[in-house]
Amino acid sequence: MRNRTFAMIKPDAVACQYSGPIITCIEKAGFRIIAQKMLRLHISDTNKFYAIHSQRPFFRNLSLFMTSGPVIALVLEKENAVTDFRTLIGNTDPRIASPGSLRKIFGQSKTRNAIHGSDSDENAIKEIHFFFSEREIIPEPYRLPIPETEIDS
Ligand code: IDP
Ligand code: MG
Repeated sequence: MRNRTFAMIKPDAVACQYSGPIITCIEKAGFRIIAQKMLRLHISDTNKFYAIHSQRPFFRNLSLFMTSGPVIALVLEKENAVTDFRTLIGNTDPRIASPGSLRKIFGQSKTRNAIHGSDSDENAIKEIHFFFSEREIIPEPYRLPIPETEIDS
């Protein structure tokens, strides 16, 4: 079934100017970008977004990292978007992520792992709505309004 997932290019990857190459990989893997924005998270955002990890020892570092610079939030559409995107990004730890996965290529450490992807359809819906309003999501199909020949003539 064609469905949606939420992705976020994290501050490490944005700072290293990896967002272009990462988005190229995402599109080459067959995902359509149906919403996109750059923003800087506030600590209140990370407290909510990563609430499930609030008692974990890495939570403070994760919050500091995720608020340290801009992120790029994306809504992606594809057949089996959630599962296929988790495969594309690879393991949480770039050291053990599969060769060719985004975290292997662009990640630096278990915290600075370049990209987030939703882990279930249910969480994808929650995460998409955390970042985007309905009118910021532009579903396919995208069509050019008039034939190019008419523009040229
Ligand atoms: P996921 O992003 O692969 O779903 P989660 O376990 O949901 O991994 O953790 C959320 C984020 O928290 C990770 O992407 C990573 O940035 C950070 N993180 C997770 N586990 C650790 C850890 O053991 N040490 C440091 N950071 C971690
Ligand atoms: Mg997770």
